[in-house]
Amino acid sequence: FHHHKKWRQPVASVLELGGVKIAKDEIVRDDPTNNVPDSIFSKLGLQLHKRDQHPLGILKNAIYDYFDTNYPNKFDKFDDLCPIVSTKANFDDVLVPADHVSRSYNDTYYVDSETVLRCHTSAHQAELLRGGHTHFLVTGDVYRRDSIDSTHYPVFHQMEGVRVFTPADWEASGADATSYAAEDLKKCLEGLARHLFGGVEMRWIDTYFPFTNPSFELEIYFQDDWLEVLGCGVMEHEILKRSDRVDNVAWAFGLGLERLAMVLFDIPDIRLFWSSDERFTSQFSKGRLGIKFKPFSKYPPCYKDMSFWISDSFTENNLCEVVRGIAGDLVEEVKLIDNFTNKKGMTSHCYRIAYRSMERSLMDEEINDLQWKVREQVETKLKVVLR
Ligand code: FA5
Ligand code: MG
Repeated sequence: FHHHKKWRQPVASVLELGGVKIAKDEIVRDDPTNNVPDSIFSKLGLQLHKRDQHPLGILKNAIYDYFDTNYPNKFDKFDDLCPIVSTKANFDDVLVPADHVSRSYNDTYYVDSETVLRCHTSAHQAELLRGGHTHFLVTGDVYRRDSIDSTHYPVFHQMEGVRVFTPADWEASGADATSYAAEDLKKCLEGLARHLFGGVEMRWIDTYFPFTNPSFELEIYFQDDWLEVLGCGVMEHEILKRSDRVDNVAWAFGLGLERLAMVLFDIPDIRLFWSSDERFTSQFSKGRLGIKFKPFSKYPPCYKDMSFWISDSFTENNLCEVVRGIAGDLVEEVKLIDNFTNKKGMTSHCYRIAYRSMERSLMDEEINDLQWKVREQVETKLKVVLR
């Protein structure tokens, strides 16, 4: 994508991130190796997780409480590490293979060819291990090109947790090191879930991550469906070895803070975390976990369908970014509703776009105007043929 300067919204010109001053003009250039749009760029430095009155800040503090109670003075806490990291930190250091999809421009925001907006807080694992930390929590904003619906947003927040064990820990138990760590990890996270939710329906799913083995996901039952709230596992030994810890074993987890906060506070749509509407913000206060969000009003959605013949390079993430670039948080969902290939081998997609404001009723005219712009840009930027 090519983003011309004249479309940029005014943003602070100097950012202070993790103690590092960054001139925004220096990082955003009209450069083919940069695919960070204004809508994302303007979120850098907002650090919702550092606001004690915001649901994400309240949740972060509640998780801190759990670790402080169960492991007094053990876990080092970081919530101010710079989200602009090297591809080495984001991928190589956590053993993400060279051809893994997550490295693609379709999935990750690149600042330049060797620098990304971190796509997970795991980007800090290796560096902190090398720095001698053995128990730590890292909270931060993370960035991903992704689909659009009520539980996905291109900027969200994670908390990473890492705990390193020494041989004395597992030898006393009689279990092998890996089983010992896996057991301890699940106990720790189940305890955290109880601390946050009391009773809640949850289940463990076996999964795969390049940096853990075995690997698990925890899902919680929410709004009539299973919602994935975290990934975790026993750290690949290679990561420890490279940090001079051959004799150790460790576990690691990455929590999706929005997902947990949605369950905790009954927040129905992930866009609300970015709302400055007082009817949202005033419902939360520092240290209060028991609050259930009362929707102030559900305004009617408006659906627009759009069909086109795709090109070879078409991806849903690119479509979603075009739509978000135009409609911002007025877009609630982008969903593929029809897909067929004709005899000539041409493939047609039909997408349904749901427009809905969290804050007000939208006028027909406003939506038509948005949809018209979407159609125009989808055609020019994505090289598809509208039907
Ligand atoms: C990871 O990001 C791993 N780094 C987690 C991890 C850490 C595993 C350490 C093992 C050890 P994943 O891509 O599944 O995994 O994301 C973790 C969580 O982030 C998900 O479970 C989900 O809760 C949340 N999440 C992922 N994508 C989005 C999104 N677009 N919007 C909101 N939350 C998201
Ligand atoms: Mg996942």
